[in-house]
Amino acid sequence: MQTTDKILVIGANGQIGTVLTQTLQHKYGTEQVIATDLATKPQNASGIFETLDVLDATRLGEIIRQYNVRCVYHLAAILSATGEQHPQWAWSVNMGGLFNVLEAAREHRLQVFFPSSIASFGPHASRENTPQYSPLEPTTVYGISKVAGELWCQYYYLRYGVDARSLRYPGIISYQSLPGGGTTDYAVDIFHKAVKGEPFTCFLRPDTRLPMMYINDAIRATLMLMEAPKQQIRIRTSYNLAGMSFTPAELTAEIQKHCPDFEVQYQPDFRQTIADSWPQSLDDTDARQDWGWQPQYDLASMTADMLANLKA
Ligand code: NAD
Ligand code: AKB
Repeated sequence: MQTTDKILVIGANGQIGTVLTQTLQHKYGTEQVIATDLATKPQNASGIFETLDVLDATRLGEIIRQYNVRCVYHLAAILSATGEQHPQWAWSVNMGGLFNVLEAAREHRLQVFFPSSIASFGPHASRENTPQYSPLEPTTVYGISKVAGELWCQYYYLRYGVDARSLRYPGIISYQSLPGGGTTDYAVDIFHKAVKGEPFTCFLRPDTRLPMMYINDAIRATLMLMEAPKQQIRIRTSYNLAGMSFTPAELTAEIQKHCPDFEVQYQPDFRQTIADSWPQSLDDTDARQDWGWQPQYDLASMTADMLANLKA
């Protein structure tokens, strides 16, 4: 990226997009970043915003030409829990959106970021320290769309030279906005209840261990990947990325160190089945070796930062 290159963020109003857009604006200049979303109003107060349905390839092309875009962060997707309630819609948004982005990238020679997920793995992958190259047999429509998306990114790289890069994000924890229909959302919602002094009802069992990551680490990893020299990107499907792993019971205990009266009840629902099909922790050796990945937040430091920011 050169400092004059324009960056397009698709799905900029979401949990990750809100923070990524601000970070890109800060790093490259507010006028360099074109934030877009289905919504008609921006989540961020400053900067350029356009309404865009990523399924509208014509409008996508117009925005790319209008702003002379060179790089796209394609974040728009239907997440795991919502996807299980509306499988065909999830497939059409997740795959249709990615195809439009990859085709635009081929035509306009754009760099692309595509977020994959721990949801790419299914019950046949080993659940602890899941290796980069594991069986990918997800049992959710969201996971199937992520595996297919990873392979299409690699295809566009091999066939057309599109510089598409991807990370398998764990569940992301942030205070800036609420998450949008995922299975790991409990780990954000729980903090909002804790700061309000209200009890929390968790939709996963207390012993459900999942890979998680604080937003600061997730954004840092994303920029590290996108800024790494091309020759360092050996994996063109998607890199395993790890931060921390914990259960609802462990997160509750950590929050109770700050809020001793905080209470949690457990009422597992359909999201338990999704969580049970995912890894408990990931092996991210390739990301560490290829472009120097190293997380900075653990359960204790993430919890302290979340509570401080939400209270503020
Ligand atoms: P989110 O649901 O919070 O935000 C998605 C945004 O996309 C929303 O603002 C929504 O309005 C927008 N959107 C939906 N359909 C659209 C369309 N047709 N055209 C344009 N915009 C549309 O999601 P998020 O948590 O910010 O996730 C961003 C990406 O990261 C997704 O691809 C998701 O699969 C991936 N990811 C997220 C997590 C996580 O824990 N947040 C973990 C792994 C992967
Ligand atoms: C979800 O739970 O669907 C997302 C994810 C881990 O991909 N947070």
